[in-house]
Amino acid sequence: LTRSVHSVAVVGAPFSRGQKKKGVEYGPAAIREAGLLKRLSMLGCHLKDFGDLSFTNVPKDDPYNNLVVYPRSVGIANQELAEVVSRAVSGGYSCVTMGGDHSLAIGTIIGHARHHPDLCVIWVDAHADINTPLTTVSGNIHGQPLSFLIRELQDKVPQLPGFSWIKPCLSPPNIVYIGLRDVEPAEHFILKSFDIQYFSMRDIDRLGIQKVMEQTFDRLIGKRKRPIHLSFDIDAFDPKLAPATGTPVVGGLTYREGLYITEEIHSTGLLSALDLVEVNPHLATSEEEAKATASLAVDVIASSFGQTREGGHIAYDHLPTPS
Ligand code: Z70
Ligand code: MN
Ligand code: MN
Ligand code: MN
Repeated sequence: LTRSVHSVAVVGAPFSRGQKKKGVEYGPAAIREAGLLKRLSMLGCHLKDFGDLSFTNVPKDDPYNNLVVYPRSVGIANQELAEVVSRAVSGGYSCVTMGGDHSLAIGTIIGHARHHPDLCVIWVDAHADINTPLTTVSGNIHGQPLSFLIRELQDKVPQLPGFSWIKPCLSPPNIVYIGLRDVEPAEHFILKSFDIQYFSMRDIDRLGIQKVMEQTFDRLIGKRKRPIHLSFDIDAFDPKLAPATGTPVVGGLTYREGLYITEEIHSTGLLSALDLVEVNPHLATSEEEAKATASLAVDVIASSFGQTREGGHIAYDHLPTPS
């Protein structure tokens, strides 16, 4: 039996200004209460808990173009988060960031890329989160993070106040989406014209999740091993499984598909950072819904670090002998 030890840093990012609904800032507390640290230590992970960060408050933060909300708050929080993630990854840890809304992937990916510029991204989400500040309809930056990160897109992306520190660090061939089912026309145009690979729910129906993962790894690490950044939006799951989230979309991942994704990612041995975002306990209609969503988030994270459905990976290496 072999069992690799993971050093895992845990960072809470109680951040909500990438969108307008209250409550997603309680995601980290809910995921902690669902037992994240205990589950990771049961897997033999060496843990470093960075706690829940507190971000600089920007009192006067007017919308950009009368539309894009809280740009300065999102900018500075991500700058602070990037610093922490970069420190964790440089220290040899795989970095788990609990959100918080998905705008925080700007900071986690830039922070991760400071130490691992060759990283690739697996983005598991119902949404493509690739609107630019000029294509967004909602004005929410959690629908835009990838637009700030992709080098080839920058001549279409205006600089938001608070975003001058941002250095785009991704290219289209190094990104794969899984789980898409709510993509806006401008986003679809971007995916097609920059040849960004995605597996929509329809693709998962057609290929099955096993082939989806094979093709994902062929694209991202077929030619050269590189660190994986998994950015997992809990709304990728079907709303029956993850009701406590801001933008539920019918027809999502099953529990089994979701965990198959993370088991396969763990098997590569290349997972270097993970975001688990958009758990909003306040949007549950009952305590059970809030608990189920947070517990699912813990399952996703534990599975990413070696918890398997077949058992094992736990410190059990000899049988009791009758005397
Ligand atoms: C939409 C937008 C989004 C998450 C909603 C939705 C984006 N495309 N992302 N919920 N997690 O606002 O741009
Ligand atoms: Mn998202
Ligand atoms: Mn989403
Ligand atoms: Mn392992």
